[in-house]
Amino acid sequence: MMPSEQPKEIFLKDYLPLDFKIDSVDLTFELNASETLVTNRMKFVRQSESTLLKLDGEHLELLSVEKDGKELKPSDYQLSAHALVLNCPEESFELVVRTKVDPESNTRLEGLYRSSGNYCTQCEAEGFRNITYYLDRPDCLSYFTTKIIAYPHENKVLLSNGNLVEFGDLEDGRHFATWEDPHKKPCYLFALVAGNLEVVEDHFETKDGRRVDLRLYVQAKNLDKCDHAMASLKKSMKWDEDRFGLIYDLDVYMIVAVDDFNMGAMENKGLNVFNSKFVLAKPETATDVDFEGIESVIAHEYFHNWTGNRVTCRDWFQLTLKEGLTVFRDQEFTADMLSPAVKRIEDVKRLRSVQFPEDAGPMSHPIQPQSYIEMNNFYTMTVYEKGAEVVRLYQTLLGKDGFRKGMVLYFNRFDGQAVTVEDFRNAMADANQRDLSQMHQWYIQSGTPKVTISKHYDSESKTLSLTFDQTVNGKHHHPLLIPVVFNVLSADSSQQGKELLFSVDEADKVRCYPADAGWLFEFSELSETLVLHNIEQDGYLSLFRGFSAPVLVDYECTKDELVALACYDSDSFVRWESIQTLALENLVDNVEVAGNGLPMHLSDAYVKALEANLLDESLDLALKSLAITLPDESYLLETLSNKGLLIDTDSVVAVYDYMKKSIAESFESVLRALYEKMGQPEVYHYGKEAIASRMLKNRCLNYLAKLHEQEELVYRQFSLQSNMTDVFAALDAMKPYNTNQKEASLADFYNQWQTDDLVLDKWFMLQASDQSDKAVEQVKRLVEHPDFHYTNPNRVRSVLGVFGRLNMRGFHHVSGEGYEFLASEVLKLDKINPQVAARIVAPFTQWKLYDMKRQTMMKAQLERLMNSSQLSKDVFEIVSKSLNK
Ligand code: B3K
Ligand code: ZN
Repeated sequence: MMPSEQPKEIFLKDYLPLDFKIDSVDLTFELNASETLVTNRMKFVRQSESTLLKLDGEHLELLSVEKDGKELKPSDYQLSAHALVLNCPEESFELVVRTKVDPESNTRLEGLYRSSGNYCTQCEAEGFRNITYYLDRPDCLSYFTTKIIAYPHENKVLLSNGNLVEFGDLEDGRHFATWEDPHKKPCYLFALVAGNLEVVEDHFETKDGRRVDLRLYVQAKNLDKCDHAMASLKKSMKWDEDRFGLIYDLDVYMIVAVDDFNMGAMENKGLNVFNSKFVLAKPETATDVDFEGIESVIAHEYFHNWTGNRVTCRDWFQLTLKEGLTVFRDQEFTADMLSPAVKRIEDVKRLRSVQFPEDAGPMSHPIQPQSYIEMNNFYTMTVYEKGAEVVRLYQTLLGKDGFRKGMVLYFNRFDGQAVTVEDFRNAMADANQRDLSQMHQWYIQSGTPKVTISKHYDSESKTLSLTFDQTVNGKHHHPLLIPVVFNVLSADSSQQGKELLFSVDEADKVRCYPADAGWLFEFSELSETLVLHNIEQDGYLSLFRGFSAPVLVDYECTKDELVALACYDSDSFVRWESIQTLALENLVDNVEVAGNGLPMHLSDAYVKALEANLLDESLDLALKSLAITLPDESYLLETLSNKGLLIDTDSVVAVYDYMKKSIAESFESVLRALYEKMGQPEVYHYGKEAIASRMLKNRCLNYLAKLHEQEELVYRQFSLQSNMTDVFAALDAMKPYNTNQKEASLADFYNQWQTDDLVLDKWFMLQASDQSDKAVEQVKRLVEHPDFHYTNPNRVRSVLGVFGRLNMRGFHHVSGEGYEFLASEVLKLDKINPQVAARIVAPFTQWKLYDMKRQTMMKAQLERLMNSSQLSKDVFEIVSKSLNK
């Protein structure tokens, strides 16, 4: 059944400008755990003929409304569960609205709530309406002043956006602080934090010589875990100045770490609120992946200060304007800090494993969605990661300098405004005097485009003709502008990897020209043929170098061609891609034979490529590690489904077991030698080489762990306790074991870390992803554990999120128990935190990928959810779309 009232769908086409603007807003908070009083003084100016003012508000108790100093009677306004509506014929007027909210019982973690006894807020997308009545939309920009009043013994720290302008004590024993934000902003960027937090301080000198105070607020017990976050912030500030000329614009930048947070972090102006997972780290407690995550999320939120805050979105349909662009910026930052090649491959892996399936499923939407029921459901991989790929297309087409020129014009034109994706595109186009109107299609087309390529070599004329065709979901649509970066390599074994010379016709030079990583072909029609002239042989095609566009590629090439590219291509992406394709072909073959009960095999071509990459001494260690890693399970599922095959998860699990074990057996001595060579560094160091070496070492360990005679190695690495990266890798490698020593290791780990929530999440995660025959029983035990709390999103994601996404054997158990369990958990969670529940339900959206037996059971659980009473609109939207209702 539906939520208590029919949820409303909001459409982009219905956008209307504001009838009223709010010039300034003056907020006073009198903090109290269950009864916080909010006084909101707003100065309005009417901007249209319409006199009806509709202020958004939810979960509020209205105490009073005053207009121009006069208290209004209930008959002067209309009040509903979502709005306060008043007639305002005046040109300009002041409203004072008083409301009461209950932070303590706010488990939705939206608006004002408490986490570990501290007050904090989350307003994006529409959380501000849970604090007070307001025009809660991103194009309503105003100047904010915030006064916070509270008892000092429990709220030593009182923070809000901007600069601290006044503070002091009140006669009643409370104290106060007043903050003034000199920049106009939409209310989704509002923040308030109060509590007994400790601060770590540092500063940054901007390139125009100003001092910015940097402050990190954490709980006292976490003071020793802040160095990396602070260093990341300083690196981000410097990078944005160097790369884009963007300088920070306030005197203070504050970050607060909270334990209960619905997502990663939030870019509130001058006062970021972070999930503590993306702030706190020290080598004993955090893995390399955690350290990298912190560096990139700190950068991401910092970069939002310009892309998002100074120039914001006109409406939520423009979300990718700030998110796609800011993800692109953080990707470029990480590439510069660590390794561009490794970062690119990791991003492509994520895009394919998570975004491609999303775009092929029932929640598929363009990067600019056309409608939504619950906006929070549209903070998706599509809007973020595909959005970032689309921004990258501009840079690929215009070059780094051209892209930067476009950014400069974008800020010159739109600083302080709320704009659209078209405004961004026009800035890019105008700054480079180029017509980019065709790029519009990337914003409105959902689904992953497929490019089919064929080639023909004519030895008489020495021409190589390449034919390109583009479709989405098997159909021709309006053509997308797809940059194809490519090269042609020699097919002679004596000239491995050599790039062949060729030329293009004069007329073709506008659509095909030399670029950084080879040639760039601007593929802009549904079907096109490109002829390369004066080319000596029918070479090997190195296509979509650097993953130059977010597409699926269909190009029939021989195993020899793939092996050669996997061993010699100078483009690290294509080299990795080719070995992945060999692995994928091998996996697909095995899934087919496993389903028929026939013996599996490790293909000769894949073995050859693996061997060459394992033995190549000149290959970067992280790239070597990526080369020998099998494609993610979800990418295999995606591939099987594109071939029209329904998935029997038991075969998939069996195939991965077989492949890992066979690789370990075939390369045991090489893997062991590499493992030893990577050594055990004495002191943990965060840096490109050190990370790469741990990554390769632990990849080798993971394979070796499959061999009984190497088990000791795993236990030894665990017992060394050198750093969390290695400890976690050892525990992860032990997962398939059924030994007392594994149980003892997990118990030791728990005892050592039971008071550290972030480490404890890892302990939960390891067990929730353990694909044993008892996987469902195990996860049921985990939610009963005294340290499991439904109110803490990190814990919920560590158990329920991991189980649904990563435990194929448990979630897809043929008894259906896994489905039944997760659906029941979603129902429980939906009452507590709908945003998190809507994320946990996501694995069910993929039901059509699986075999009929599983499809039927998954669908039955979706129906069960749909029929349950009082579903939140968050979960309702996902479930109803999955059932196509
Ligand atoms: N802008 C926030 C995300 C808000 C999510 C609201 N459900 C974090 C980020 O993308 O930087
Ligand atoms: Zn963001």
